[in-house]
Amino acid sequence: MKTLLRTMSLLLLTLMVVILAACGGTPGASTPQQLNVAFLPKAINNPYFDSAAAGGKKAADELKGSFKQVGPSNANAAEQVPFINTLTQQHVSAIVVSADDPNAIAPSLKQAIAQGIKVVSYDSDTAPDARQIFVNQASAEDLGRTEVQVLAKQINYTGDIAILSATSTATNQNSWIDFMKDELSKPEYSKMHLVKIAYGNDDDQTSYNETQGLLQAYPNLKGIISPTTVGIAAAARYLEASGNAKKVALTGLGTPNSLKKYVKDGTIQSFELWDVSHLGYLAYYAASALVSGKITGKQGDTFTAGSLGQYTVGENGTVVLGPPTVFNSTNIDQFNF
Ligand code: RAM
Repeated sequence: MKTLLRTMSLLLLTLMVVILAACGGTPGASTPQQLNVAFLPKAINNPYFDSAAAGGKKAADELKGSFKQVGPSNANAAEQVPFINTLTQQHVSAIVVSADDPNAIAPSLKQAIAQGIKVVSYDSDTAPDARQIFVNQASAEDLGRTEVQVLAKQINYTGDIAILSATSTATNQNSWIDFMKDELSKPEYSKMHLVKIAYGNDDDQTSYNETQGLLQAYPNLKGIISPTTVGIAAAARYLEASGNAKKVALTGLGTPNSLKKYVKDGTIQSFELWDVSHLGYLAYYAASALVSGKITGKQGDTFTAGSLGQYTVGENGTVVLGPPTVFNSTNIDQFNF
């Protein structure tokens, strides 16, 4: 009887080993993980995020990882949530996300983290406890203040101004706008009045219509700041079509390719942006460093981001890409994105 029992348990053990081997390993054992990173932008079909994806793809090739980009066609946090849930079910190694709303997507990102998935936000941050690292394009304070300074010079520090933003819940937009308001509260801007913040939702037609609405409601409007690549291009098009180019100053954040025409004809004197492909490249490298366990995202962690060199994680898990570039008629032809 004893021998029979021993033989049966031996058989059972052998069977378990065979089944586990077929499933790909012993549970809990550390097998080298395939680097499998998914980018989830605010919305797809936005050339800005396509440039970031090109950078992410380049990093993936260098690191021999895989890259994919998924996302909603409208910049909408509720529509981002099912994508996060699907990526969690697929058990990708990292999700790199630009938040349409810092809090609405936090619960699903936390679920992803609980499953061992690394989360990096880029471009527009989530709630900090729903990601390990935020890859910020530039200092929010610098961006907010310089946008106001640039516009002020063009309108001689006088007149009504408006902001044409993206969505009202976007973390990046709102942090820049807070610094714009703070800058405007300084005495040198006492003759400049922020009359309205309009939201074009990173949608071309909505941004165009909102610009039209601003001009109709405030016929004396002297300037517009549009810190969104979709918004500034639509606003420039409207100013030109309505005969308001050069009468209403326009600045903000845009891509050189979409604004070249308007810089050359004087509708826009200057605007800012960062190298968007570098943003995606850095975000992929940050995700990879988290996945491999090289860093955890705590302040002081350092990692190398390929050809961009070494980066250090700062306060609140933030990594800053670097200062933005200012584009004007003297340099715009040197850029192609
Ligand atoms: C739009 C998006 C993005 C922002 C850029 C400047 O494409 O709103 O979040 O960073 O503009």
